[in-house]
Amino acid sequence: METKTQATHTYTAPDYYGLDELLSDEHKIIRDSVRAWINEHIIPYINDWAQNNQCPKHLIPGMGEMGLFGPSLPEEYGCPGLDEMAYGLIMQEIERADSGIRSMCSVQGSLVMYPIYKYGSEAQKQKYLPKLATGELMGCFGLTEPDHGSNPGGMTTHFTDEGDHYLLNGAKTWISNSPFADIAVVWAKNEEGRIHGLIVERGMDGFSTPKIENKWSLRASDTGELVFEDVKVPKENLLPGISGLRGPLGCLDKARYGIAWGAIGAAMDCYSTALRYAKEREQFGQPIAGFQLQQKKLAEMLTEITKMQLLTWRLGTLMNEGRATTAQISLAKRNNVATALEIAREARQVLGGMGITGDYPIMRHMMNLESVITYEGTHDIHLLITGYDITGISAFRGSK
Ligand code: TGC
Ligand code: FAD
Repeated sequence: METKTQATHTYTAPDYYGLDELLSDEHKIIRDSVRAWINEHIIPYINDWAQNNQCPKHLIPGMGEMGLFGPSLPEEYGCPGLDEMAYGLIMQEIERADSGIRSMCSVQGSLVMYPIYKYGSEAQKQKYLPKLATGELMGCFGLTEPDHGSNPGGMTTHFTDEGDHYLLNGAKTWISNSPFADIAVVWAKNEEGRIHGLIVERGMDGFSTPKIENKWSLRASDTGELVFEDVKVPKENLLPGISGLRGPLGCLDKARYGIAWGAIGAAMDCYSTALRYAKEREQFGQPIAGFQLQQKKLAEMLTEITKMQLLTWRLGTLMNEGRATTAQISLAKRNNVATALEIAREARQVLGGMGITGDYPIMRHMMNLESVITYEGTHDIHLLITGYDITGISAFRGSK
């Protein structure tokens, strides 16, 4: 579990335009303390965990102590009560280590704690949020189904009112954290076909969470299914504050915002690794950093990272003011993940053959980002969200 298989180096984050000056002292302290924690507890071991397809669940209590679960939710429920900029910076630092670890945290905070906070009853908030904040309880978010991914509104998972409880049937797939989660926030239709959120607890009869094996991506994150066979869900487990697709989609805004920041972390790590390697590696009697073709790659990576940072800083400001729109969040998620993936591909080439090994983080980031570009709305779906916003015409259903 504690094998160090990835070299650690002093890390200098790229900040070409002095964006640190736009952050408050508190933001910088939070970011730097998370960075130090990640450097100590994750970076040296992550290659080993990913190679062995092992989710580092032993880190959960420490993550809770560091405030990585639901950082921007209020202190009255045991959460750190930080602003959205701090939340973004935390996601950036976690994903600098690994997208799968960031997944574990963003699902817990944005997709489990946030809906309970936003749509839950006071009793639900008191019961679940403090324990989710410490990691004593872990959660997952069930929206995607085998036949309904980009189109969650078509879901068939459903529940009936049986008087003193609900009876839940159906299945969800591709669910981060499901194999070990204590609770699942599940989106399902009632008899009228209206979508509601239900809190399903591990141990309820008829509820199982098979693990999805054989992934080439997010190997340090557990992914699974949620299967419901006549599960009796107590009535007090229905989230009373929302119905309709607006419920799950509202949570996705929050998580997609975190991903836009997270992607910068992965991109920074790829760029920093490639820059260091290019200065050290010599061919034809000189460091490869002296060749124009390699400089072009490095200069373009830094240009793109700087653009991502500016975009996300502004989005963070809008989030803090409660003014960020779904479409603005979509644009940032789409842009930053695709850009980070492109940076990972370029950075891997700078390392030549060494780029495909686990001695360096780049190939792992690249494989991880292939999931990140698909989950929380695919690259195509986010383009259509932007298209809808600027034209007023929805193209999701094509000509059908
Ligand atoms: P549409 O008719 O556009 O909307 C239905 C209702 O929802 C409202 N709405 C939103 N509300 C809040 N926030 C948003 N972002 C919203 N977007 C839409 C909308 O106003 C409407 O409300 P109402 O009251 O009028 O009914 O819905 P549609 O069926 O046409 O679908 C639109 C589309 C395609 C954009 C949407 O379904 C979508 O985003 N699809 C992508 C699915 C997705 O992102 N799934 C993610 C699953 S979770 C996940 O991947 C976690 S990975 C976690 C990790 O490991 O990090
Ligand atoms: P599909 O919807 O079948 O799409 C396939 C292709 O068709 C894509 O390229 C897509 O862009 C394209 N396409 C679809 N519709 C359109 C259209 N209208 N116009 C143009 N192109 C279109 N889900 C959860 O609920 N909870 C989780 O915790 C979670 N974690 C995940 C973890 C991992 C590792 C992965 C890979 C996925 C996870 N997901 C989760 C599911 C994820 O959100 C879905 O994979 C994603 O929404 C896409 O759905 P799909 O895979 O069914 O692809």
